[in-house]
Amino acid sequence: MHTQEFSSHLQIRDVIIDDPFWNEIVKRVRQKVLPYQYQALSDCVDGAEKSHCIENFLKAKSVNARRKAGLPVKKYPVDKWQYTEENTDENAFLGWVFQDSDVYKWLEAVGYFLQEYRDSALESKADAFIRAICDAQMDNGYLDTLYIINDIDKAFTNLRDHHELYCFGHLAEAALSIYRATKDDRLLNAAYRFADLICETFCHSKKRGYDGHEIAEMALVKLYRESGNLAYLHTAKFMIEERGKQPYYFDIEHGKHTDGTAYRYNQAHCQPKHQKEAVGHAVRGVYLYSAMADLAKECKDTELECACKSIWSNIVNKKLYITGGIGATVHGEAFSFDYDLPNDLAYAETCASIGLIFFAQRMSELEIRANYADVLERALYNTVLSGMSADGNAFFYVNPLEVLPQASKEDSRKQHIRPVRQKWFSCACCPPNLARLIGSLQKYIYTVNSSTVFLHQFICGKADFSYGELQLTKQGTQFCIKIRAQKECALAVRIPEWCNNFDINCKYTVKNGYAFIEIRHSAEITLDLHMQPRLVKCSNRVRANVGKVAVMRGPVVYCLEEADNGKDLQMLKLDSTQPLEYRDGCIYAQGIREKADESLYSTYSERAFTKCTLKFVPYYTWGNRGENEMCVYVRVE
Ligand code: FUB
Ligand code: ZN
Repeated sequence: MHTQEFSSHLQIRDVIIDDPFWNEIVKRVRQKVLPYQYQALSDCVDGAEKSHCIENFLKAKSVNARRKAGLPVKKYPVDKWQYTEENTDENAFLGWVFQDSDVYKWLEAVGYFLQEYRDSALESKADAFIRAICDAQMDNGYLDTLYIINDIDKAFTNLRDHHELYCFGHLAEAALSIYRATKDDRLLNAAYRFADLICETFCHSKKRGYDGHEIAEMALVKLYRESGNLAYLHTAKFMIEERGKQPYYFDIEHGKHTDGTAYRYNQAHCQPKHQKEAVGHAVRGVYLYSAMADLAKECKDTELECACKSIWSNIVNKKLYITGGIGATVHGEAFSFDYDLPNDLAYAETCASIGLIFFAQRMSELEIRANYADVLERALYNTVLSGMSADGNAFFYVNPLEVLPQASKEDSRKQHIRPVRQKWFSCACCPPNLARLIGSLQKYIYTVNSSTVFLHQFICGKADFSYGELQLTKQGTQFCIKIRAQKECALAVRIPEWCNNFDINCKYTVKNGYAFIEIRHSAEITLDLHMQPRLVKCSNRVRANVGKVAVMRGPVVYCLEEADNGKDLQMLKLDSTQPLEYRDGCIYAQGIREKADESLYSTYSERAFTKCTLKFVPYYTWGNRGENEMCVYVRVE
């Protein structure tokens, strides 16, 4: 009865996080990550790769001024993905074609933190960026520094590769976040002006295009929800419907694609409503699927909803790492074939897991099924958190499940696997994406419909919803929920898939993985989610993990590091007959270490070994103690 109606997440302001685990992380992002990223985006971090972001906005401003003054404006090529100081003129655009988006993501994150409480130092940093962005916008609303600086006549001529609509999407998301925090509407007006130009150029004209990297669709839905302007919703719908139609728009732009895998990389191989499997570039994929779920909800589009369910099932049953990572191959930063989940070649981009969280959340608004929040939790506590260092000054882009530092240096197939987090990247999509995700954590904890409050994530704090309020606290694994409502309603609490032993101190019925509890105006509920360390096996269809196990406690995946267990982690075997011990945040297991065999081949005989204790640390903490070997899966006796 309660599960038929769509639900919606709460706004950031309506939720206060006060959680023993998350408080430190949120504080780290606010106090260390955001100021650090500001420095990096302003090219002030010694030894870090340059961003050039702000430099580009300033160049765009002066080009606009020259144009307005009728002065000649020099043109530069727009034929590359990346423009470096070596390959381009000093007055031309610098960085990746999507460089503008890094600043937008940072601003979006700042907006979320400012929604929680105002901070004048952060606001003045944001103000400088906002001014630079608004000054760069053209009179007709166009705003993409690559084309403004290099050659405005070529705007919107390479949608497949050049990310103009992608940058617009990030601009819109930043604008909404800043506006909600401060009521400063400069960026929001800039976003609306660009959105209006996009609606005119695409939806209302003959340009039947869509971006090679999705996100504009999601952003247009958000602008529609904020403004009520149906043109934004129609354009989002238009872009989803045009995608993959024949003749392919990208063929019109670039000439016929001859390879049979045409546009799978961009999820444009067929119309989204006919897609059943997650393919291509993983971040692009989950951003598209999120928008499809948004439209399924807004337009009650059951075709899109079915496609989303089928793609979801393909991801979580065949293409998901235990850590919530997606995208198994560096080639195209992409999904691979079913059950192809190599540990040491994994791509598992931080952004891709963030996008998976967007998709999961939207699916749980469409349908109440605990699997969505389970997967969201898996991605959050593992790949997303692993994306930043304990001091907030370094980041992973790729999140492998097995690392041998020597291989990263000497094996060109593994060059994308970094054994330590980096200060910054020329392509810095992940760090500010992580900041905006942590800054908006409040959105992922609850959803509400007219009769039920759903508790999806066990992140403590308080929440206000339209007909009541709720407080979640915890002591160890015991949670206490105090709820007060202005009417009779239900509280639906997710029973996590990792918990096969739980107690609730009141009457409940379990449906689709949620315990439904009737609330008559107020209640105090205690819930114990027993959390034993456990061994997890992977399907034997995944060749990389045959004969191995992983160790988890709750949603957290653990791993072995050389710093605790010595070199050659492949020599270790875990004894599954012995109990696992959880102590001081680590898990200890009994096992053996095989003696190294120096002869490459010899007649088979039992290997010599010594007994040892294996120490596992949370995966998200790995790589904080210098370069060392790491593995998630370990051989098992
Ligand atoms: O293309 C923009 C971003 O750069 C993608 O989302 C990431 O995967 C990286 O390629
Ligand atoms: Zn990224």
